[in-house]
Amino acid sequence: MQGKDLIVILGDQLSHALSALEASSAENSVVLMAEVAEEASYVWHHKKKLAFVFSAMRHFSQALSADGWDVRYRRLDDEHNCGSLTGEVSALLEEGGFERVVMTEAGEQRVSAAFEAVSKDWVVPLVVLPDARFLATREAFASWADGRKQLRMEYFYREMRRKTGLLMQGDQPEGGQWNFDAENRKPAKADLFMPQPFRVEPDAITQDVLEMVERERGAHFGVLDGFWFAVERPQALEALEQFTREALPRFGDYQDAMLTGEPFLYHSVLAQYINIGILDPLEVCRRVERAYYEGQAPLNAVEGFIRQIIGWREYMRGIYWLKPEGYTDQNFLGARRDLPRFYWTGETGMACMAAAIGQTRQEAYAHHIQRLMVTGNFAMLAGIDPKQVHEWYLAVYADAYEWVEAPNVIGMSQFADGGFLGSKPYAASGNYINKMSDHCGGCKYSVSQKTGEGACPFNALYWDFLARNEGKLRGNPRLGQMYATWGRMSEIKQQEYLQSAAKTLEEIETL
Ligand code: FAD
Ligand code: DLZ
Repeated sequence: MQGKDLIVILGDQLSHALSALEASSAENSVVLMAEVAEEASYVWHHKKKLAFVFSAMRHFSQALSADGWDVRYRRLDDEHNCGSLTGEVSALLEEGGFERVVMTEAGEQRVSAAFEAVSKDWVVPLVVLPDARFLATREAFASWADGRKQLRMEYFYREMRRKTGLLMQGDQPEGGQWNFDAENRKPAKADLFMPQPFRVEPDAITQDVLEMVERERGAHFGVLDGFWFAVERPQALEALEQFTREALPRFGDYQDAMLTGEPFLYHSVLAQYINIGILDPLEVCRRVERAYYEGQAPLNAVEGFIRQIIGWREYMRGIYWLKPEGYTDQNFLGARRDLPRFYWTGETGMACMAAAIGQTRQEAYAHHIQRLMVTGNFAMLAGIDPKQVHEWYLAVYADAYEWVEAPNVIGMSQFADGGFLGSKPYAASGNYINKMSDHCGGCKYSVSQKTGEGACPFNALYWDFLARNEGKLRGNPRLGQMYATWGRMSEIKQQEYLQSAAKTLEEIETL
C-alpha cells in the first residue's frame, strides 16, 4: 500500500492555495501544524504578534479540517510538545505510514536550514516547493540581478508591473509615468474623519490564545490588552475592503506623514495579514487597482500602494535570498553601540521616538516612516550595532519575518550592507521630522536649536554621523551636497556639532 504525504504548514503559510497543499490531496495526506517554543522565542516577539500567529494558525487548521484535511495540530502548552518544528515532524514520522514530507519553502533561512539538516536523518524524502505567493521566484530574482552593476528597486518594479499588467495600458504605465512618489510627501493634519483599520472582537479561540500567551510568554515585549487583529481570511478581506474604501484615497498624499495620537493614518495595516498568508499580495493589488478604475482613489495613491507590494516587498525578499550567508551580520559602518533601553520601554523625552515606540508596544505596529526615519534613523545616527537593531525590529512588529525585516533594517534603514540594497543612507536631522510630523511642538527638545543643552538630539547626531563615516560615505554621489555643506562650515561650528553629539551619546540612556 502507498504511504501518505506528511504536509508541514508553517505559521506564516496560512493559505488554502499553498503549493504544499496543492501538491497533495486531503485523502492522501496528514497535515502537521505546530506551535513551538523555538519559533516563539528566537527573538523576544511582541505578545500581540504571538497571539496573532497562534490564533490565525488555529483558525486555519479548523478551516482545513472543515474542508476534509486530516490535520494534526500541536498547541504550545501541550505536554508532549517537542519544542521545534523539525522535532514535531520527526515525532510524527515515527508513527510510520508516510512516503514523503512535503512543504512550501520556509520564508526564513534559519528555518530552511534546520529542515535541510534534520531531514537527512528521515527515512522519507523532504520535498520543498516554491512559494507561489510571490511574483518572482528566488531564481527569477537572482537571474534579474545577475550581471547588474547596481540593483535598484525601481527597475525591478517596472518588470513586475509588466509581468502582472497592474496599472498598464499595453506596454505603457497608466498615466504615462511609472512612479508618482514626488506627489506623496505631504504632511498631514488631524482630521475628525481619520480612518481606522478594521477591528475584530476576539472570539473564543483568540481568547484562549490570549490567556495562553500571557501564561506562557508573559515576560515578552509589548501589551496584550486590546487585541483586535483579524485572525482568519474573511475578516482580513473585510479589513482590505475598509482600507480601500476609507484610507486608500489619501494613502499616497500622506504616506510619509506622522501625527501624534494617530498610529495608522492612511496606511493599510495589512502587512501582517499578507505575510502570514490570509491575504494574497496580488489579490490585494488587484482590489486596489479596481478602486482606481472605478474612480474611488487617485492614481498617485494606487500606484504608490501597488509599488510597495509588487516592488518593495518582492525586492526585499529577492535581496534576502540573494545573500543567504550572513546577511544579518553585515556592519559596513562598524557601528558598535548597544541599543538604548528606551527602545523597549518608550521612556524618552524625544517625542517622535516616544510616539513610535509607545505605539509599537501597544499595537505591534508603526508605519514605514516611523520605522525608517524615526527609530531607524536614530539608531543609525547614534551608531547602534545593526544586529541589535535587526533583532529589535524582528521582535516588535506583528508583520516581522526575517526575509522582509532584515533587508529593510540591515539594508534600507541602517546602510549596514554598504549600499547593496539602496543607494544612500536614510539619514536626517530633526528638520525632516518637524516637516513631516507634529511631534516637535510638544517635545522636550527644541528642533530649531542645533547644539547644546536642550537641542534636538537628531541635529548634532546627523552631522556627527556624516563626519564619523566620512571615509566610507564621502564618495556617495547622493551625499555630495551634504558633505559640501559640512565642508563650508567653520571649524568652530563643526566642533560644536561634534561635541554636542559626543555629549548626547554619553548620555544616550537618559535622553
Ligand atoms: P502600508 O504603508 O499600507 O503599505 C502597503 C503594503 O506594502 C504593506 O502592507 C507591505 O506589504 C508593503 N510594504 C510597504 N513598504 C514595504 C517595504 N519597505 N518592504 C516590504 N514591504 C513593504 N514590512 C514587513 O512586512 N515586515 C517587517 O518586518 C518590516 N520591517 C521594516 C523595518 C524597517 C526598518 C522599515 C523601514 C520597514 C519595514 N517594513 C516591514 C516595511 C514597512 O514599513 C511595512 O511593510 C509597513 O509599515 C506595514 O504597514 P502597512 O501594512 O500599514 O503598510
Ligand atoms: C512567527 C512564528 C511564531 C511566533 N510561532 C510559530 C510557531 O509556533 N509555529 C510555526 O509553524 N510558525 C511560527 N511562526 C512563524 C515562523 O517563525 C515562520 O514560519 C518562519 O519564520 C519561516 O518564515
